[in-house]
Formats: sequence, structure tokens, C-alpha cells
Amino acid sequence: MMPGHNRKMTGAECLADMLAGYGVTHVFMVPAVLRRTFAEMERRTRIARVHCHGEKSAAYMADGYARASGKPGVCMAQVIGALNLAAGLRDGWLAHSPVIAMTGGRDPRTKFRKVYQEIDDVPAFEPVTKMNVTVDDVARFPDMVRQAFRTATTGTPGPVHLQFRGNEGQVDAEEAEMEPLVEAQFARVPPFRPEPDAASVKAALELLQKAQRPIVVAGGGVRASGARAELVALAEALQIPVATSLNGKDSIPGTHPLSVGVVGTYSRESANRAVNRADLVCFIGSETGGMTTHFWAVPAIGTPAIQIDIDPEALGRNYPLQASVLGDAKVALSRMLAQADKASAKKREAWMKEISGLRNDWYAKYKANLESDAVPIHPARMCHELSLNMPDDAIVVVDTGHAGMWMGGMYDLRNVSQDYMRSAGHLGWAFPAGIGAKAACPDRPVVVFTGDAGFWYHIGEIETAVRWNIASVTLVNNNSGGNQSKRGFDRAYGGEQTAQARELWTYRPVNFARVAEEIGALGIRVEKPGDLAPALARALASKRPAIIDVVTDIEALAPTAVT
Ligand SMILES: Cc1ncc(C[n+]2csc(CCOP(=O)(O)OP(=O)(O)O)c2C)c(N)n1
Ligand SMILES: [Mg+2]
Repeated sequence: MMPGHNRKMTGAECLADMLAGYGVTHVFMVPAVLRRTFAEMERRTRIARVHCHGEKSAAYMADGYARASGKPGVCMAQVIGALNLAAGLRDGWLAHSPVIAMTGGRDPRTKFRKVYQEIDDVPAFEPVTKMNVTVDDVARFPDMVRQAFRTATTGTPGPVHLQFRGNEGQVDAEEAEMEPLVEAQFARVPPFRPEPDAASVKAALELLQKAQRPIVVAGGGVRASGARAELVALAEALQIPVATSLNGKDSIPGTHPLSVGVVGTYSRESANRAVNRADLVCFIGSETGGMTTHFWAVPAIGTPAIQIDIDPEALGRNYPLQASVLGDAKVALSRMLAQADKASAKKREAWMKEISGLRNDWYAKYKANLESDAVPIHPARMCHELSLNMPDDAIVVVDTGHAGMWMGGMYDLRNVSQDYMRSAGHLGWAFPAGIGAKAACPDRPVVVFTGDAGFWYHIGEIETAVRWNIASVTLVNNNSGGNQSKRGFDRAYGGEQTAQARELWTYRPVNFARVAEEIGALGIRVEKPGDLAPALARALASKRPAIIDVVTDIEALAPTAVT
């Protein structure tokens, strides 16, 4: 409490003022929750109250908003929708995205009496949040909201949950003496840039400079820290190639001669080969998890490693370390750059030749797919067209499954201003996340890549995008099925699946462009590869939500990881 500054106000007034104070421009929700707060938002703020067609997509929109802007994304649900919202936090949890979820909860006067729609939702938020609390007294609005922003943005960012008393959070109607104080520092990631210990920086730098064949594996921490320019500069100064995790794909442009691509399971062959030939691997802002390391085979455990991370618990979790640097990635890389001995790069000339060979081999091997004129369209050609035609300041949002494999492996960012965000595993994440990203960054082109199975999940959100004129562009790699499942079902049938087994993973052919048009979005159907680039240009120029339905080859399978 702040004596002298408090004044009598409702929780709704306080919450509306605080969200506006933190710079929140949109909240994503399914009504009815915090209704009085919405009324106060209208009276007191310019916050857009985006109501969606499901709580999970509301959470994904908030997540996309957060990852695109670094500002916490806010989503809300009443008590009956709370677990739908919790399900939607799972991707943000896995990707370390600062999402703030607010739900209606229980009232102590009636709980355990079989209240309509009510269960105890709080435990379900436990595995997907950094902070999971109830707000039972209106006087706690200010400190709990501040703590939510603080927890979501600090350290390794992540989702938080505030459950407000009352199935619709009716505690917001009550009054108390409050001060809607905002700590602007916690309005975006990163609020702090912890300075690493100088000796640890020196130790890591010396190991890198001594190595003949070092490589960096850059993770999502590089994008959270905004450390791309420093990473590229250090890599150039010391001539160290860079592989990235899927989450860190935008750490370095794919077109950069030191970039070998995404390493791990959904990966590019050149990255796995380079990491496996390295004599020292430097993980930066990476969990060193199963996806990034192809289940700890790339690199093999035992490969000399160093690690830079803001989270002390991440350091050494999966790879024994020769040096570890605890701190902010941007600061750590700047310190290394300032002390870098550029002359040490000379000993890596042979390594550089090898890296350039691996890069060229990959392009040569996949050239036919990347430039394929086949009809139905080869998905690799979609990726290649996007590499060539994506606007310089675009935010690219990619679904999982084959979408993650195609784009992770085959798409190239061209500069450090392009962003790349990906589903951390949930099919259907990308389309609503793209709407959230566009809401957060209305002046930047947002281009979503999803499969048709992924698109079906939240197809109703076309209506939300149209209603709010949130003009993301969504390309649907439409093969009328979830063809990533093909290999798995072949294996399950002990070789080749039966024709009937296709009923497990195929759909009716549907023209999503027509569906989009019916709902009021721009719909473009693309059947020939040469029409992809003009369709993208037309969709971006339209300034309307657009769905580009690309008819692709159901037999095309993305390359699997090499070890
Ligand atoms: C929530 C969730 N359920 C199931 C899966 C498993 N899964 C991964 S890819 C996939 C099918 C993808 O189909 P589509 O989006 O059409 O892409 P395609 O493989 O056809 O390119 C499924 C069911 C998942 N990743 N997430
Ligand atoms: Mg499909």
C-alpha cells in the first residue's frame, strides 16, 4: 500500500488503469469475465477487448502478441472456460512467452456446494505457469497485477495466472483504497540485463578462441534478449558458424554465410552435420532440450560445451560444461565482442571452408524441391518463395508438425529485422498467434504458415480477424490431410499402411479461400507455384486479413533429421 496516494476505487477501475499503464493495447478473451473491467476499459482507456471463438485461441493470440512485441499478452476467461485457457498457455509455457491469464474463480461463500460450472481450476494452471495465484480481496489488485507483470517478464519469461474471486471475477466490482501504480520496467522483456561475471566471460571467450571448430547454437533467449546483432557481430569477428534452435531461428539470417540452419529434430541437414563435427559447442539462450539436440544426439553428450544463459538452472542441465556464463545474452555477447581477438579467426579457415561446403551441399541437394514447378505444389517451393519474397520487416509465424519441419528447415530469413516465431509443439497455434502478433505490431507484415489440419483448429478466428480488421496473412499448406502422420502410420502397420488407414489422417478437400471470402476476409487460392509470390504481394497490399489457400502435394514428406 502507498499511504497518501491511495484513493477509493473499484477493482475494475484499478485493473483498467493498470493495464493501460503497462501499455497493454489488446486483451483477448471469451466473455463473460471481468465485465466491469471491460466497461472501465471503454471509459478510461483505448484497450481493444478482442473477444474470440474459444479460450485456447485467446491464449494463443495473447502468446503471439507477447512473442512479437516482448510485451505481456493478456487473455481472459470466466470459470467455465478456465481450463480451455490453461490448455492454451501450454505452448507459451514451452516457449517462455510472457502471457498473463486472468480467469474467474470461486466464491468462498458457495464453494463445494456444486455451483453451476464450477470446479477447482487452480491446479490445472500449475504446470503451465511461473506464478499461479488467487485474488480474493479487491485491495490486492494492485500488488498482484504488478507481481504478474514482474514474474512474466523477469528471468526466463513465462505465463502467469491470476484467478479473480467470482465465476466472472465479480470481485472487480468491489471498492477499496488503492493506488494503481505501474512499474514500467516490467512492461516488456527484458526488464533487467544481468551483467555476467567478468571472469566467466573471459573463460568462455578463451575457449572459443582456442577452438579449431567451434559452433554456436542460438536459442530463444537470443530473441528474448534482443541479442541478434551482437551474436552476428561476434560470429563474424571470430569466424564461428551459428546453428539455431527452432525457437531461435531468427538469431541470424539464413542467408548469412556463417548460418548453417536450424539444428535438431525439425532441422536442416547442414546444421546437424556442422554441430556434430564441432570441437566446441556454445549454447546461448537455449534449454538444450530434446528438439534442439535431436534428443541429445546432436551434439553427442560429452562434446566440449559452454553455455550462456540468464537462468542458472539451465547451465549444464544436459551437457557438462567447460565454462558457463550467467547473465543477459546481449550483455554477455557485447562483453565478448569487446575483448575478442580477431586474429584467432585465422585458425578456423579450414572450418569455414567446410561450413561453406555444408551450406552449398544442402542447397544443391534440395534445389530441385525448392525450385519445383510441380502441381500440386511442393511445400519446399512454398518455403523458397517465402524466403525470396517476404518483406524485410516481416514477422513470420509458423505452426508445428510438417509446417515446423518445412519452414524450420527450408525457409531462410534474409536480415536481422525479420522475426520468426514458431509453435512449441501445439498444432493449431500459428493462425491465432499470427492474429495476436499483428495486433501487437500493426505496422509490420505478419505472415503465418500453417498446414490445413493446423488451420482447422481455430478456423472460426477468421471472423475475429475480420471483425477487428487485424490483417495477418495466412498461407495454408493445404494437402487435405495431416500428412506428417503418414510415416508414423506406415510404421504402425509394419511397413506400408492400408488404403483405409488414410481415414486416420485425411480430410475432405476444402477451398479455404472460399471459406475466408464468405466470412469477409480476402481469400486467394493458389494452384500453380508461379502464382505464390503475386498472391503474397496482393494479400499484403490489401491491408485485410487474408487466407492464401495453397494446394499442395500430400505425398511430399519433409526430410528427417540426420545424425
Ligand atoms: C495439439 C496437437 N495435437 C496433435 C499433434 C500431432 N500432430 C503433429 S502434425 C499433425 C498433422 C499436421 O497436419 P497439417 O497441419 O495439415 O500439416 P501437414 O503435415 O499436412 O503438412 C498432428 C496431428 C500436435 N502436434 N499437436
Ligand atoms: Mg495437411
